[in-house]
Amino acid sequence: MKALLLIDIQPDFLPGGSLAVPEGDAVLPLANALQPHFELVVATQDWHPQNHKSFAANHAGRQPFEQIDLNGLPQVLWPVHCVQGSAGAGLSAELHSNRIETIFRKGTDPEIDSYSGFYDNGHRKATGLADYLRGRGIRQVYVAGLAADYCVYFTAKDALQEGFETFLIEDATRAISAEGFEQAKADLRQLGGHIIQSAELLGNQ
Ligand code: VGL
Ligand code: ZN
Repeated sequence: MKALLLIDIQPDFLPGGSLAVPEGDAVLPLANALQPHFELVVATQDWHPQNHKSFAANHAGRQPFEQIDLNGLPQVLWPVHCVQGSAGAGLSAELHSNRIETIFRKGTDPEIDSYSGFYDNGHRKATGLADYLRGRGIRQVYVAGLAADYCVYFTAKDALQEGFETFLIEDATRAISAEGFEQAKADLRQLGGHIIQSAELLGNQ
């Protein structure tokens, strides 16, 4: 059984959003076309309180994209994004949602960031996604969405560590940094992950 994990397809990561990923909207048609090819479709949602410490605005004198130490972990400081209940934090209205069985929200603890859909960045708390997938009989996990070099990458990495056969659907993701994504792909391959294109699932359409 295979699951499609749609990562953080939210207006704040799409063009016009506060943390817009370049060409982020390119993932939408593929995320929609891929869904019928899976037994299970799950989405994640970045869902921060206003006082989240990943926001540069919550650190006096700091600017977005600077790096700090946050409770012992390296932390990139981001523009304010995906604030719980805000329009930018919803799932994109263009994302087909009928087949999304469950949405896992992450990044709710103001003291720690959470890129992966499985764990916070310190691997201190699980979201329950791994047990949920196992409970559904899932052995293969396919990851798409935003951003390729952050939440998609860390979700794929944790999926591998949790023992799932893991596929990153390259054309169904977009990165904040191209170099960061090259590193991420090399790392995933090293760990036994597969980098594939959506055509391998969709066939010649
Ligand atoms: C993400 C940065 C901060 C992501 C979330 O979804 O990749 N990136 N929060
Ligand atoms: Zn975030």
